[in-house]
Amino acid sequence: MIRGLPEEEYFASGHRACAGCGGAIAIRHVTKAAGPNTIIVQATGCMEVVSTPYPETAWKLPYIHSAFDNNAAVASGIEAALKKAGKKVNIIVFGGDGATFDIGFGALSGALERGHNFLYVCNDNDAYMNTGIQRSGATPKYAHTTTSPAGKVIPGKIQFKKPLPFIIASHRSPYVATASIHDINDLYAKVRRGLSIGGPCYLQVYSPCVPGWGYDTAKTVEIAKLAVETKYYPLYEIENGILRITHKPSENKSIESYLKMQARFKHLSPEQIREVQAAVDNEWARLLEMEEKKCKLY
Ligand SMILES: Cc1ncc(C[n+]2csc(CCOP(=O)(O)OP(=O)(O)O)c2C)c(N)n1
Ligand code: SF4
Ligand SMILES: [Mg+2]
Repeated sequence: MIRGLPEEEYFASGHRACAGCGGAIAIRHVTKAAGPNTIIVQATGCMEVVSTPYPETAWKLPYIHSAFDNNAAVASGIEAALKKAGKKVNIIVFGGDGATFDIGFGALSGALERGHNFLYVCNDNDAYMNTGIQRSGATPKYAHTTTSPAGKVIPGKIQFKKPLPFIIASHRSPYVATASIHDINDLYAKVRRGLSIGGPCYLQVYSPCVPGWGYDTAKTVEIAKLAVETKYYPLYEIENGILRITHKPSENKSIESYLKMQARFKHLSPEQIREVQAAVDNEWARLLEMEEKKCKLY
């Protein structure tokens, strides 16, 4: 159930995202949570390409398109100028996982260290989708992409996903969180928290991609939910260095149900599925321990 969302839309319908695009659902609700007093900075990627084909735009907010490499630097400049002018405006920086985990990471790291006041939202769809599904630092182990093709040479991507939320929290970011497009109330609350706390905050939203993951258009929300319920994509927030898990699934759902829904994992052997399950269980146990012991990330 979605409770009490504003009716106002800031990301208009009619953009050119694929039917069932998780990223479009994320942006629609992040901007609803932010409201009209907001400036958007966005790197290149699917969500920029589908929303700004000249001379059209889907954005009903002030918007600047930046390059991958300077997304957070552009936001830093805007924030510094507004501060000098004595204006209080929300700054939301959108980037895909390729823009955030890889190409724009240097600029993001610098902005975090300088302590600019913005909310960086990463639309995490596990690969460089706009250019044809290439692997990124966010792509999970064993996922088939065009640059980690599952076959005789490799079984899909051979490395694990980069633990970016923890890397960002270690920069002394006051608020870091993960969210998923299936739980809009939680996403909404995390955007509000990230905008209110002050300083460079980070929200990573799991946003399924229909052609990139290989599933039926109607299944986007179901897949996002299953990612969380199987603990494949844990939802948590790290406030001032202390982690809190924001959703603890009541059932122990096996990872197989999630993997089997997507073409990118269809080549996995029973042994590889067991290995993924073990990695998921280990990570969950690690998060529970961190939460219980109130471990400080900085
Ligand atoms: C510096 C730079 N390198 C490469 C590109 C080409 N390019 C455009 S969109 C894109 C994919 C973006 O992937 P991601 O950030 O994950 O966003 P997605 O499309 O998956 O939402 C790439 C590689 C570019 N525009 N600029
Ligand atoms: S390719 Fe994926 S991320 Fe891009 S618009 Fe389509 S569903 Fe969305
Ligand atoms: Mg991507």
